[in-house]
Order: sequence, then structure tokens, then C-alpha cells
Amino acid sequence: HYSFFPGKPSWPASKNELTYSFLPENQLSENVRSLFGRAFERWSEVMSLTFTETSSFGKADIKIGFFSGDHGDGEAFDGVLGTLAHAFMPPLGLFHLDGDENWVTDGDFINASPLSAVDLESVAVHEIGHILGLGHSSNEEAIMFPTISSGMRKVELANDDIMGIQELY
Ligand code: TQI
Ligand code: ZN
Ligand code: ZN
Repeated sequence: HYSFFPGKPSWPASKNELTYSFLPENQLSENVRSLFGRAFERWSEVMSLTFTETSSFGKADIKIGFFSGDHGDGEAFDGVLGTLAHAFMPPLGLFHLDGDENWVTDGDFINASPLSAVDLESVAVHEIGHILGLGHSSNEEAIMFPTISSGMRKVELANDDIMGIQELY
């Protein structure tokens, strides 16, 4: 079953569009940017909020960046595996990913060690759930279930995720 953060924080009902932006220093490929776009779409399909990329990082509601180790928010990353990413609950909108992971895209595990490969889209869909205000789910099928096996891909929202987000928005 889905859960929320204490106090059930969410983005204000007055907002029907959230903007997101990528840390310019990361210089992400078009491939990776569209992967995040698809991850946002999976949520917008089942709720009334829409997500739009903006080039002005400072003004974006959701700020996405890859960082290694200590990056100034008191939640240092830890190298390969362990913590993969973290997101801060609404209305903070910070979405940080561990730059030291062996991120794979489009299920392409060929060039990564199968023991440490992490599917970027799976983690993106999960973290966007946190950004929107969902906590973890006890339902194994759910995107918000708190574990994923290395090398596994899980990008489809389960009914449990959809019921959770529809209760919040
Ligand atoms: N990062 C944790 C997560 O996003 C951070 C975290 C720990 C957390 N406890 C929390 C966030 C309680 C909100 C509430 O869950 S992680 C997975 C999964 C992580 C883990 O790096 O461990 C995914 C990030 F579910 F696969 F285990 C993304 Cl998909
Ligand atoms: Zn961080
Ligand atoms: Zn989580």
C-alpha cells in the first residue's frame, strides 16, 4: 500500500504545470534528457499535472543534477551502489542522482557490469514519485516499493502508485 510523507506535503493545487531543468554543468545527452521526459510522462498520464522542461535552471520547480560524494546538502552520495539518488519532498523539488553509479539507459546493460548496473529510467520514475509527495509502498509491484535489484528495470506505474497519486492530486 502507498504512503505519504508526514504532513502529506504536495505541490499547491493552483499549479497545473511544473517545470524541470537539468544542471547545465552536467551537459546531459539528448538521449538522457528524453529519458527523464518519458519518466515524467508516466506520472502526468494519470494525474492533472503536466511537466515541461525549461532552460532556466534557477527558476525551475524541479532541479535535476548528477553529483558525486558530498555536494553541499548534508546528504553525501556514497560511490557505486548504496544510495542511488534522492529527492526532496514538495515544494523543494531537488532531484539528485549519484554521478558514480553505472547508470544504464534503455535497458542497455551490455556495456556495464551486471552487478552494479542501475537502470536510470526506473530510478527517475521512483524519485519523481517522491518529488510529487509519495513515500514508499509496501506493494512489491509498486514503483514506490523501496528496493530494486541491480540490473532490473521497473518503469510502469502499478495500480497502487496510481491510487496514491490520485489521492494526493
Ligand atoms: N534512495 C532512497 C529512495 O529514494 C532515499 C530514501 C531512503 C528515501 N529512505 C527514504 C526517500 C524515505 C524517501 C523516503 O528511496 S535510494 C530505489 C529503490 C533509491 C532506491 O538511492 O536508496 C530507487 C533510489 F526503490 F529501487 F530501491 C531509487 Cl528506485
Ligand atoms: Zn543531494
Ligand atoms: Zn524511495
